[in-house]
Amino acid sequence: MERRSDGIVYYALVIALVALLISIVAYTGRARSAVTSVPRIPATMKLSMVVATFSGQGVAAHRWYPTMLVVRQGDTVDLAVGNPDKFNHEFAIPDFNLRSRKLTPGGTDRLRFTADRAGVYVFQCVLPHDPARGDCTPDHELMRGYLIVTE
Ligand SMILES: [Cu+2]
Repeated sequence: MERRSDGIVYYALVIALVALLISIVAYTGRARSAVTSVPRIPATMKLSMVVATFSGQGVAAHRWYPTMLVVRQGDTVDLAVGNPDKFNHEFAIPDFNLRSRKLTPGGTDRLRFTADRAGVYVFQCVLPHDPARGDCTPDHELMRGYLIVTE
């Protein structure tokens, strides 16, 4: 009786060790294939950017939406920019020498570029507030966000 239960324990131990060995071999193989994997093929990221107005407490805040774009280095960015606001705005990413046309209410533009450098880059409205011309809004300086290019 005693010897028989010892045998079961022994076989359970052997099975556990075999399972552990299989796991180690499988994991090692997986790690090796990750190291030798081919470089990622750059993607074309179709994204959109709009002027958004958030209002409440008698105040309206104008922002580029989304406030953050994340792409990987080498990707091509195909960015549609739209202005559903009732004032003019102009979108720019100065570090990439990108600038939309002046976006009148309902206006759109399309910017296409390659995110060839990793880093954090500001995008902003470059049309200073000028009520006489219907350009931007008093919170012009806050119309900014960040393009994040990861390695
Ligand atoms: Cu603006």
